[in-house]
Amino acid sequence: LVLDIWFTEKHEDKQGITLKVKKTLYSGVSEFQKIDVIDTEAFGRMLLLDGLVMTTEKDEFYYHEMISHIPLLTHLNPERVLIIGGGDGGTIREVLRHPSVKEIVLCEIDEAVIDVSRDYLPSIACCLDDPKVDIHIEDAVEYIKGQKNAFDAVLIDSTDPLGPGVGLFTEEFYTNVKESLRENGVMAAQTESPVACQKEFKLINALLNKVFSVVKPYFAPVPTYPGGNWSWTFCSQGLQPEIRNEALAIELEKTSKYFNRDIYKAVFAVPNYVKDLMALPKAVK
Ligand code: AG3
Repeated sequence: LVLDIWFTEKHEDKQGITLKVKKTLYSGVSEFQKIDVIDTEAFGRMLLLDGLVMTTEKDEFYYHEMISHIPLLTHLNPERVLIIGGGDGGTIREVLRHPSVKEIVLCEIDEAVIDVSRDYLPSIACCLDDPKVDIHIEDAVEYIKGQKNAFDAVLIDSTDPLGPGVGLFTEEFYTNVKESLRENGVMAAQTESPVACQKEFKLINALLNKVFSVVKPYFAPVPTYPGGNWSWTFCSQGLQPEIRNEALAIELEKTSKYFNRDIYKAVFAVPNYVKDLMALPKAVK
């Protein structure tokens, strides 16, 4: 008997991403959520939290390159970086490619995500033990309150605005993130799909606009996320997103799977339907 097993992440009971399953490698329940690792035919191993796709071996590069290189190349000399969430380690791996970075603090609420990633996703979790990495197991909503003028970049690598992640999508939290930034600090957050999660995308952008003076969403594919097209948002108190370290951008371009200097510019292009969502003007005469 050959079983034909498929996994679907259902989105609002209207659409789904479906992948053929080879084998379930891990299933467990932590203090915060259900954690699964499934081996899939098309995308390799996949990490699920509460049944939502967090990352897969084959398409994680889009997400992790975008959340790291876009904000960090905007900063001239990022030394201290805070990653919120990100227990799988993919963002750490990409941030470590920036030689100016001396210390990365990972603030992850659920230690089990880190342990499971270490055991099942070695290509993503590879750098969790790097000497530059300082892991805090704590709710970032609390952690950030004590951090003033402490980081050159804050990267919010969270799950959806549901369950343990809700507190990471509030005006108060974003204000604390802003205060945790040093002068010329930059922030980037994952901000949901402009295709499948329009309500959330709009809401998060509106909140960010209340707190930061520069708020620029950017877009890339993530084939295994709802809608297939994802967004992150770059925020600062004045720095516009542009490459400030050209030599490093060239280095990163040589070995990245998605990132290059043309992509850096292209990702900030806002499609017209998204301009409508954000109530931005289209063609100006
Ligand atoms: N964070 C997950 C983004 C949200 C995906 N949402 C979904 N599948 N409904 C990425 C974790 C990778 N470090």
